Amino acid sequence: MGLHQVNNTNTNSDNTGAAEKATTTTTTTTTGSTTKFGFPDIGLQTQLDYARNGHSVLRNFITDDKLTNLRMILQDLASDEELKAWKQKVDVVVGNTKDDVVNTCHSVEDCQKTLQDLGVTASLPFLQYFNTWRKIPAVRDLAFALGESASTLLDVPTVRLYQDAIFWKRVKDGPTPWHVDAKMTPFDTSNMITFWIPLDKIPYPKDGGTALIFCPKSHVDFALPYWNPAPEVNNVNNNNNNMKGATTSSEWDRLDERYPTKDVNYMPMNLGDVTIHSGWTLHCSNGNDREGSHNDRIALAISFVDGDAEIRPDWQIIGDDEDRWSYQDWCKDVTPRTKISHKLVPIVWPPSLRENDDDSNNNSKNMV
Ligand SMILES: O=C(O)CCC(=O)C(=O)O
Repeated sequence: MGLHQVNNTNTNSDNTGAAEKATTTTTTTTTGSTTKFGFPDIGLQTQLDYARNGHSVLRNFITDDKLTNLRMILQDLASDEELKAWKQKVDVVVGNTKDDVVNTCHSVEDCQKTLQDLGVTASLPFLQYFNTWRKIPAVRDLAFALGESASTLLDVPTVRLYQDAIFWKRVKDGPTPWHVDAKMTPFDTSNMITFWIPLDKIPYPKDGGTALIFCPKSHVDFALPYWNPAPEVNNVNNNNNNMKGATTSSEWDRLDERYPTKDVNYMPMNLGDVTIHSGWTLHCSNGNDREGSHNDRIALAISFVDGDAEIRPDWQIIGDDEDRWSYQDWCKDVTPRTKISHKLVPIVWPPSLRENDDDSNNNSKNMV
């Protein structure tokens, strides 16, 4: 997308009010294998910031010992599943009609060679691992515990867990391009939120920080996609090219002029700080230019949608299918434009509507 990457000059904007900070305490207890998170309430200032700008930060939201532990568990999982993550990258490049190309990749090296043959020579932005909550109880507990905060921020009474993803930005990985998340989902909803939880401290951008950078208010720019359907979003040609005065350049190529407000980030971030963004907020992150094998940046992003959100009938043909591996299993079981009831996309808020909250529900499909 057209906004320029900003490496050292991002505004460091922390919108959390002092009064709100004063009440920010997190309690975490562990009972057996179940981790109980007690998060602070989401204050009015944060709700306002999120609604207005499409993003905000929750400082000191999760206790850091829980995250240190989680990092170790997720790191092990990621090592075990590295080949799958590489295959997903190949799949994104070849598209969903050529599964046979992915199936010829039997090692990380095969995937790298295939990507090269397909012309992908730039550094990848990250390796991505979907839906760890289905395997790791601590992630599941965290995701379910975040349901109430998601409900407050989305301002909807019921919330569904959509997915989680580990974003592993290795040393020398490139920038994450500007994008919006909601166009990678099968849903027809404006109500989607992601909690982006770094599992490492993140320094200032000038010191190599790679937390998310946001484009304020882009989530409410209804006019941009309405008047300027992006060909790559809709998989169709933009007929405007036939109109008098129209050019082949697109509004999507000059987003930096459309959004003159400076990009916003919340770096540095401590372990326990979390950023939140709407599914329709433009965001990106810098490349990981740090040196040394211990400087990979790992973040866990947990995304929720309105509990009433329905899936679109055209989810297999329209939209960006980069996250297809995350949702295609359950989507095939769900009738579009109907209320969803599926174990892989559970209601997490309110607790009274949780259908799949314990192992006693044996009617649902297996998790993985
Ligand atoms: O971590 C990154 O660089 C990308 C993450 C992201 O785009 C997201 O969580 O929506």
